[in-house]
Order: sequence, then structure tokens, then C-alpha cells
Amino acid sequence: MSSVPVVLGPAVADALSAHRAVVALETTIVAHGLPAPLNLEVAAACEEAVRESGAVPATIGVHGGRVVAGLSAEELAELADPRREVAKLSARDLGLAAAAGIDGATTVAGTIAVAHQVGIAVMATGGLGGVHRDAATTFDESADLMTLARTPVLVVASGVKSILDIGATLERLDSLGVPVVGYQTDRFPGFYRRDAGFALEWTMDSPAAAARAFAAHRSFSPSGWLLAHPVPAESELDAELHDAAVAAALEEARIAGVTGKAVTPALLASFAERTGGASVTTNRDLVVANARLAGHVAVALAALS
Ligand code: PSU
Ligand code: MN
Repeated sequence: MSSVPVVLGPAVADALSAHRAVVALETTIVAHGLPAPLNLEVAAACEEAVRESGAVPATIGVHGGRVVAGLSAEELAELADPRREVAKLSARDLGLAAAAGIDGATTVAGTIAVAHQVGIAVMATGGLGGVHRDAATTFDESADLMTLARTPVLVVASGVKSILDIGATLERLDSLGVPVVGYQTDRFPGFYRRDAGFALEWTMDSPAAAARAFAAHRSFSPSGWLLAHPVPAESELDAELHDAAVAAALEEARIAGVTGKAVTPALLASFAERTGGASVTTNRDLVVANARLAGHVAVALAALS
């Protein structure tokens, strides 16, 4: 049986063989989460933020069936091109996409599955997928949760989006054994807002503390972590605008009858329209801040071993 190799970008290969800090970045936010041309600018800004923290960025995706950790600028630009057909790949889709020889962007689940295989322990994204509000009837829960439960990667994210059922998502992370740790906060962030209304039991106040605790966690559990990093205060979306847009986006998706993996991109697009693009600016700022923090955590983690 032939196995599928993960192709490493040159800088990622060097860093991994020297046991230096590497941060995995996803591509679904590039191909399906943000509008062009901002999507590519944000992807580049995330890579730059990781480098400024002293770590090496490994943007992950599938290019012509090659599963790549450390996409080149050209490969990334192709996945960001809205004229191209780029599949949305969760962990379960990776082998199929490789066998089919297609282009694909990886979700958090798809990204951590690849990252872990090559020895990358830290990832940054905007928001983790979660339990959708109608999950009691649709069973729509992102595979991000189950995959994070069995993949020891620390994911830095600004919580989950408020278009989801945040309380149910936190309950599922509890059942699945995934620690949810606030970074310099004891409130769970709701992506566009710094406080989604839920208290957190664990807080870390520095990258070094987070790295030590994550390393300790790995002695007892195969799961990853959600390190919850609130959006910078100056980039937070206005509360009223936010609440109105959430209600409208959910109603629009319900009427359109969107299902399956189209749900998250559809909600994000309608949210962007409802907020006159403000949600996109917020999204950009938080994801870059998360990449920066992930870089610092990866550096601290590398220093432990
Ligand atoms: N966060 C963002 N934008 C996104 C996503 C997260 O700021 O586009 C993507 C991530 O890739 C996440 C995915 O893994 O949405 C979840 O999709 P689903 O609910 O279909 O699992
Ligand atoms: Mn889903």
C-alpha cells in the first residue's frame, strides 16, 4: 500500500529538522471565509506575524493532489483565486482529495490532521468550527471538535463564531476532553466580540505558561487545546450591529435552505454584507493577532524540549 507523503515547504522542512518553532495556518479561511483580494493579503499578514514572533509559518492545503505544509506564495495565490474550484477539506477528505488530484483548502480539522502528522504542535485560525444552533435537529456539529479531541495540536482561535450555539459548543468540548483556556481572559470570546457570555475555568497569562501547561496536558491526554484569544479591543464589532447581523444571517441561511459544509461560508458572507464589511475587518485583525500569539507559543514550546 502506498501512503501519501506530506510535502514540506523548504523553510518548514529546515525548521522541523532543527526542532525550531513552526505554526500551522489553515486555508479554508482563505478560499471560503474571506473575500478576494483581502483573503490573500490576510494569509500573507498571518505568515508575517508568525515570522515576527520568531517562528516559521506552515500554511497547509492541497495543491493538485499534493498535501502541502508550507505552501509557496504561488500555490497560496492559486488557492485564493475565486475563479478556481477549490474544495473545502476536513480531516476525512484529505486522502480523497490527494487520490483525486484536486485543489483543496483545509479547515481547522484538516489542517491539524496534516500538522500533527509532520510534527507541528501549534496552529492559528480565526474561529474554531462548532455546534450550529439547529444541531438538535440537523446534527450539524463541525468535525473540528471531534478532530481536536484526538489530535494533540494547540489551536489559537478567538473562540467560535456567534452564529453558532456557543453554550452547546463548550459542552461538546467538555465531553470530548478538549481544554478551553483563556489567554489573558476568563471569558470565552465569541469571535467578533470579546465576551460571548461564558466563564472559563482556566486562564494563561503568557506564551510560556501556555506552552508549559500544554506540554503537561499531553502527558495525560491525546487531545489538542483551544487557546481562546479575544479579538483586540479596538477591532471588536459594535454590539448592536453584531446582534442584528447574527439574526439576519441565520434567517437568510434558513430561508435559502443551506446545508452541510456550505453553511459556515454562507453565514460568513451574509454576515459581511449585513455589517457593511465591518465583520471582515474584525476577522482580519483577529486572525493576524492569533497568528502572532501562536508564534510566541510555538517558540516557548520549542524552548521546552
Ligand atoms: N474561522 C474563520 N473563517 C473561516 C473558518 C473559521 O474566521 O472560514 C472555517 C475554518 O476553516 C473552520 C471551518 O474549520 O470554517 C468550519 O467549517 P464547518 O462548520 O463546515 O466545519
Ligand atoms: Mn457543518
